[in-house]
Amino acid sequence: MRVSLASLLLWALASGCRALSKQDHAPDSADCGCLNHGVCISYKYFKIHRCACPRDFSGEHCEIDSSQKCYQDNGHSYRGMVDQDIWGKTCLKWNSAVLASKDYNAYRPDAIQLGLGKHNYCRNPNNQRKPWCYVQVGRMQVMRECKVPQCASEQEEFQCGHKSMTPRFKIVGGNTAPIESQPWFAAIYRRYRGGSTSFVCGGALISACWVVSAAHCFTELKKGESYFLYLGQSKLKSETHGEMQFEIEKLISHENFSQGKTAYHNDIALLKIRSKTGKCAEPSRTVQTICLPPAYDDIPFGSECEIAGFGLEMHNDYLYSEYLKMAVVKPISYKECQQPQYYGSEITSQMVCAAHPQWKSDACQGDSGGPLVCPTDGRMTLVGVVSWGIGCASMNKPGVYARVSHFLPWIQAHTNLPGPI
Ligand code: 4AZ
Repeated sequence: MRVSLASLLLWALASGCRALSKQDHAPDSADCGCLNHGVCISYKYFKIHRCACPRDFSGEHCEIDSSQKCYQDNGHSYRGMVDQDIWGKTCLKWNSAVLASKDYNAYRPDAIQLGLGKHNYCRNPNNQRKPWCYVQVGRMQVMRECKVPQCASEQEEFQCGHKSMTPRFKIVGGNTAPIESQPWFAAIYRRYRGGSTSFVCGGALISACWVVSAAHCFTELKKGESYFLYLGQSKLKSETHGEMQFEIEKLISHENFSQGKTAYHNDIALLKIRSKTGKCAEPSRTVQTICLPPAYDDIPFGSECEIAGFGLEMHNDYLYSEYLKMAVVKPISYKECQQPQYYGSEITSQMVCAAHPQWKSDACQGDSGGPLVCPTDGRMTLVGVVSWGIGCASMNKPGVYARVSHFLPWIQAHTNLPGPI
């Protein structure tokens, strides 16, 4: 614990005050509840105490530590000063009257221990995935994950949403992408009874043991067949197979998955993966997890997002792309996507549409199950799973994706991953 010269001076001054105040019982730090070597100063004639805080510390109890620029583990002990959610929205103060009826606020008896006070800094009092805060959304106060980076000492762990390489290559209309730029991408295959294999769909690694894909990819398996997948693969028919191969230990398709007239509904699936040696995925230059969005969060309409896959390069092609490709698309609002010339009422709140502004790039057949990822707070977040669309890169026919934020409680219930918040 760092204690500066200035704080020692303060301490000496405070001790001096104590001697002069001629109190029977001089207050010590416990009387004020000062933390982090804060010193309790008493003003005898006003009968008040306050904490004199060492450098870098502030707050009524010296509980705020301005030197904490990142969080460790899940950030339960984070006491830094970030006060924005991942989209940059300002947090509400924990002592705000509108939070009085919430589970976590500055009025709790254990508020000091949890880091909650007369401030709006992000905290993780309930052991969520990372520090969070309440933000005002319309008339509601909702929990949102915050813009706090994780400390670098945990580099050997997965750092969700971080690429080891960021090409700005500008599927249909996209460009080849080294796997380092999409290290969460999973290539899913079907193994037939005779031992031959074929590519099925894309997927996205959300934790060491779990991949998210589309439910419609997994409806055709026959007796004696199985699925398997590769992580870290840039080439569809890789001969070296230096990449990590995994068997599917568990396949969970959404219980309410269905096919409408043109649309798929609840088109999401979870694959629990296990290597031949019984292990889950490990982080490397070519293998990384993608961050999950907060539950029911807004989509950053208009932001530059990315799709990746081995799908068709032209709508009328018949061969999948040899190399992984990626393209930039922008999420489109529901209002726009529900217009009759787009998809009308086929679009539900469980879906999100995305397209190139000039209809030049899009997901296509074979890209299904792959990730639509958007930048938030310097990392990439899984916003959608490639699901359906009419044609590929056709005017007024955006790609349609399963809206991951709406399936977060479902993902959490089946994987026991931390969150949702
Ligand atoms: C498909 O068949 C497919 N243009 C996926 C996405 C789109 C079209 C088709 C969107 O897998």
